[in-house]
Amino acid sequence: VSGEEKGRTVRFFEMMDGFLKNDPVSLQKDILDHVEFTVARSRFNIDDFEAYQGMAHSVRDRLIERWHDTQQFFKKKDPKRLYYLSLEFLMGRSLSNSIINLGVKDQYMDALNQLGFSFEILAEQEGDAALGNGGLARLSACQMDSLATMDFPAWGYGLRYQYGLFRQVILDGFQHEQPDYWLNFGNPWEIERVHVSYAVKFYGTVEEKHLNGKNCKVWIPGETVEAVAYDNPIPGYGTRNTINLRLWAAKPSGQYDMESFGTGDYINAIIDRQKAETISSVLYPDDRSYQGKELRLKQQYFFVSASVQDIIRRFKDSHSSFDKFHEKVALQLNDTHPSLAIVEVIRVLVDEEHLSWKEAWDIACNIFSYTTHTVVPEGLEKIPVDLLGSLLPRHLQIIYDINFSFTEELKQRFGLDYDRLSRMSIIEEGAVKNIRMANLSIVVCHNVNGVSRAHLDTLKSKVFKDFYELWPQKFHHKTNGITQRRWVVVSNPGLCDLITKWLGTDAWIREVDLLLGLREHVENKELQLEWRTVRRVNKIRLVEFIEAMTGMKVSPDAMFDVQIKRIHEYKRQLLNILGIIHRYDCIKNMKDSERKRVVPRVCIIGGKAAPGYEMAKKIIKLCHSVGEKINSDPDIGDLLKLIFIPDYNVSVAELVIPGSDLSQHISTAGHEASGTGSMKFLINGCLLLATADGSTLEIIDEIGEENMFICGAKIHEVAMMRENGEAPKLPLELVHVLRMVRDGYFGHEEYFKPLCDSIESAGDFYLLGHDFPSYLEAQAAADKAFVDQETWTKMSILSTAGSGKFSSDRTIGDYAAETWGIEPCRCPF
Ligand code: 73E
Repeated sequence: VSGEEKGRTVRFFEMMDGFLKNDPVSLQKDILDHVEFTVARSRFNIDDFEAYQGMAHSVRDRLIERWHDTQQFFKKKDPKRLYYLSLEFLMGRSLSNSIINLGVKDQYMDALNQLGFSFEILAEQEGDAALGNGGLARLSACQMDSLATMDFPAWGYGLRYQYGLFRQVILDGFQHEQPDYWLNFGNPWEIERVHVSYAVKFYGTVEEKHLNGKNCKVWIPGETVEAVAYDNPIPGYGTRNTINLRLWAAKPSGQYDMESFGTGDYINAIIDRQKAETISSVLYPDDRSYQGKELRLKQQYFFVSASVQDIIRRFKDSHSSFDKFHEKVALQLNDTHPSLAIVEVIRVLVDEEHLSWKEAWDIACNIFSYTTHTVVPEGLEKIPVDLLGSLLPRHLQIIYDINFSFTEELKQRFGLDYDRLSRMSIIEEGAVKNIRMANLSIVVCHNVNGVSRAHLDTLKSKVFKDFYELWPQKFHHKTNGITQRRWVVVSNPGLCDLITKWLGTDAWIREVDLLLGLREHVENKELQLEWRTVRRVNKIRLVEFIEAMTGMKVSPDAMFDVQIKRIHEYKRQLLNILGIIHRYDCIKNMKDSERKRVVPRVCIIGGKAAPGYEMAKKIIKLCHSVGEKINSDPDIGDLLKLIFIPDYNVSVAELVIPGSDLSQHISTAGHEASGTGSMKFLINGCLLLATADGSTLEIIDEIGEENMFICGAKIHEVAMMRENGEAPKLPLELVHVLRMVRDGYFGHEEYFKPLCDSIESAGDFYLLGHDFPSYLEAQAAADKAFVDQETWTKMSILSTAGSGKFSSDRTIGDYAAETWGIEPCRCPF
């Protein structure tokens, strides 16, 4: 671009700025216009929900304006772009986040006040966008926020499920799942692009044809479905850049099956066509278990095929050959769920763009990188060969071709080591043949990332040991992070203002390392007092929420001890509950004089169990049964309460985290690849009680073990205990607590038996027995620290101060520089 042209670009964008005005009067007019003409309600009679809709649409306009400017600018500059492919995005609500990132929160507050509305009440009207399960899905959402804020030319791609993660309803202490039909009342945050649509093919056969003097493979599909784009603008903070999250919805294809329409079976032909929509209808609610279901494979290919077509179309808009493709495009796979993209890129380049196999292969190897979130080989995704061969016959051929060259390479390198060959092959032989999606990804991707330092060690020494020996240079880690915009600025405005006041700047919202500056004020009594006050206000908000959700009144003077995350045996909510029973039993046996010294606790547990995960569902029921007993025991009063928060989701987390004193991250060491919940608590000044697992090890490095409560076996100790296969001897306190459960102290003894058996007679795989004593010690240490509120407050301030490393800005910066090779591309104001 010449200097003169550059100048023109800038002037062009200067002219575009300011189309929509952000003063309170203009905002009011826009809100009311939308109520009247978009929502079609009278502007003289508006309820809170309609006001929310009017406001959301006015914010949407501002997002679209910046989205346009950003996309125009990217197009003009043609930088290398990152495409982030994920089957899950857990975005939560958008209203608050958007106005904060757009920098118009104060103006909107004024505008609404004058109209007689409260922003807080309007914000509560919005439901969560829950297009994902847990950590992996929230990670993609945090990373999108960082990509936008850091001005990277990036796009996200995913699926627009009509049903998000199920709603959890608790009846008599048991979890029931209800559909989350989240689009019921419309979704102002998306823009339907009826003109951006692609045909996605399934089934059929592959024929060999001779075209232009070459032998070609031609895939004759058996079914075609249309993918329609829905764009979700993602605004950056402190920048005009607004990037895109493009989600695909399945629609019946425009190509009619003339035969069935001709034979008079009109109704059935239409019903058949309509079935296409099921592809994007529902999110699979399991994390970490693969069932080889056809619909799941269809979802994966559907979203991958549409995205690859879109990416190639955009590239071809401004390039006449594929020579520069790898200089302009980076594709990131969020786990193996989108890994068919690798095969699809090769297929399109060879079969449709007529590149040679070598050219297509080189491109694929240059553009793809893969992040794994798995810690055990059994957790890796497999697809039955028969299933893939029937749904995607051409792709199966390509996978076999890749595997052939790869196994040849292996033979060259290691000789005829058949054990090694069968372990590393992309095809798993056996009664059912499977495709190992991780092996495919490692073979092609130039970079394989783990999600914490400890996770990388596990990848090297266990999960991908063979591959690490072959290609050590491919393996890296980028420790996960969370965005301080959503997890402090949006959800904890009190703490946000306090941090800004003491740092003397709000620059930490973009440069999170500045939080370190809090360390120099940690002894300051005034800061300590203000810190406690802010935290107290958040606790009172949480008290009100708990009362609204459960009818229980709890005291804000108690220590709020929280464990919120998916329910999994390895995350050990059971250890927490057994610890609570132990505490209850101790208090029951205390003399009055001893009771005076007990630190009152409100234990809060929240999380969903996958619908088919029986043990996890039993843990939820146990939590309720124990809670019922303790909470209604007049002997206990405010000394101990156990609350289960139903339907845990992003919005609930935003409310609970700022009001917690202590949070638990107590996975059996070696089982949590990273963990990101801990980072949200940390930055909010909540102390952690944790095992030395995943990212916790790095948190210890940053804030020091003396500011946390660490317990349990270390990763190498767990490995040793399992190798030795020692029959674990259970500590007496635990045996006693289990006896209470078995004897029906909390009722339902038959139903809870498998929980007790898992520890006492089934080998205690997750080592609750081993870790119980040190867990109780850590809990006792937390009690002791809480009594001294000054010490506790200092630990809390130091937690926030040392949390900078765990911002997704750092993660994304590292990916950009070390994996994707992309540079910021900032749209001028
Ligand atoms: O440790 C977490 C990690 O913090 C890990 O368990 C989780 O990913 C988080 C983000 O890196 C995760 N999710 C899944 N696998 N690991 C998963 C697997 C299949 C479907 C959905 C999610």
